[in-house]
Amino acid sequence: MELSGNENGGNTLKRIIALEAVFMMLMAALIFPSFAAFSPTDAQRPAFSIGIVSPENRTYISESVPANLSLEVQHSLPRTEFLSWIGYSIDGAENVTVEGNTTIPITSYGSHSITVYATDVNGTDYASDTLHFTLTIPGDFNGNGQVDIPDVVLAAMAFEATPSDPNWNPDVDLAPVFGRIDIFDLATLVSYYGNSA
Ligand SMILES: [Ca+2]
Repeated sequence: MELSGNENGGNTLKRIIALEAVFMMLMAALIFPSFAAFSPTDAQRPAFSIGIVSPENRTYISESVPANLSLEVQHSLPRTEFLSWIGYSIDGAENVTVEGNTTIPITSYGSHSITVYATDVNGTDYASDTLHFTLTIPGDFNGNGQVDIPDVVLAAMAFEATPSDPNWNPDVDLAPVFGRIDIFDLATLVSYYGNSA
């Protein structure tokens, strides 16, 4: 009798310990999320991304160099609270610091690359994908550095087009009246024929 009584007493003690354990787990579950909200771990922080909106991966036309292209950078978290520095590098040259969207001087015709970099307030460095673009002269519609036969073909394909047409090509709209590819654009192209960047 006493032995079974002791066993009953032991079972009761186990139940109390188990209830206390459940109580402690409930308390931890109630308390922990409020602490977690105040000190997020790295895994809980949103991922940061940085990219280039402008320039785009295409051919730009300029009558002369240096040519100023607009630089527009997009990043996923606010600069003022998160980033301590933003800069860019053209063709792998030394980084240039920027304070928001600006224009960048492109000093030579041909193919170029640009990468944007950022450093956050904790000193972590980020880089955008590298973007490629071409700078060339008016009349060089295919960006090969010369006003030649392929450019005349591209102009012919856009002949009589206006901006709403599928064959519209703004690069071919070389001469007034702007907004329509006409004989004056082709005459201007002929005057450029043979030029090289
Ligand atoms: Ca060409």
